[in-house]
Amino acid sequence: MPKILIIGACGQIGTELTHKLREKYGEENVIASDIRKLNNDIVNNGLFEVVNALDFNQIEHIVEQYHIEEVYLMAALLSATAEKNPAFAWDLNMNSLFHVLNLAKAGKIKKIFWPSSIAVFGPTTPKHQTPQYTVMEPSTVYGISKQCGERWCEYYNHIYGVDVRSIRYPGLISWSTPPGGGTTDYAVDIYHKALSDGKYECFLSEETELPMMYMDDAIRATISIMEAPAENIKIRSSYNLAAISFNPEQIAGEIKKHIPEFEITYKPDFRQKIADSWPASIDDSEARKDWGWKHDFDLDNMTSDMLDHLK
Ligand code: AKB
Repeated sequence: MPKILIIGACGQIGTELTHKLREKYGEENVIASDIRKLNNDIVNNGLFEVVNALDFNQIEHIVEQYHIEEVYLMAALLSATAEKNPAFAWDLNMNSLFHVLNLAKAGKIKKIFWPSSIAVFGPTTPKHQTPQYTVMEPSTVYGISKQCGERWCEYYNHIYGVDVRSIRYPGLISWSTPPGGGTTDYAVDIYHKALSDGKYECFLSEETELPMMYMDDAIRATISIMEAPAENIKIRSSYNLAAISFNPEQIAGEIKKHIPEFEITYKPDFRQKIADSWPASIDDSEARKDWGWKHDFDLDNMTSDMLDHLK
């Protein structure tokens, strides 16, 4: 069993990833960490350490103390929050990555998972079925940091042999953990508001189509790229990953099948411009070919599952 450290374990992805890794590899092999100690089951039901992702010495200390072999670096500022605090977003998103890449380069850890995003694409990228290799001119701080991160991951792999693996997450939808400052967050909020208020005011326009994925699929993809034989991971920047694409009108239509009185209104804000710069759908055939990726959830079964859990 590998010894695993998750940095940013209390965030939207980190929480569910920690649960799944503890279930799979045993509580004694998975060390969760985050910037603060919250009173939640990630902290209370397993090994937990306070770690600032910007502090190299702290990460190195925990890696040595627990003989860590694999690091999942999930700490980051997402697109909407990053636009409000560009300098800090750049600092956190880039330097935390350098810290773990340098620990691997020094031979202190064996494998890294680092999340990239559809935000690496920009307004000049082909919008539909966006290919793995294409024009990438991101227009957000978050997207710029993820694109640079991808270049560094590939560089550390090619030049220093670091085993770093990455996927470009689409918008992620989960019933158990709230999203943290992204442009795709509406697709989670809408379910909560449909049940609590019967209506939702959306911050994106009705026709804004974006690539999305249910969290169960995202966690499965994350663990499966990490478990794949190294020779199957042919792309060391980051893999396109896709499941479903829909716009606010389509998700509202799906919710209405369960809650007929549900109403949606639209009031686009600054996040509209971010969404407009991103792809509407993604071609992920490289991930499917190289390490067998296949999604399970579409809009229909995701909506039923979300509403069943949230009720
Ligand atoms: C965001 O909206 O910022 C994230 C992402 C697509 O990476 N969910």
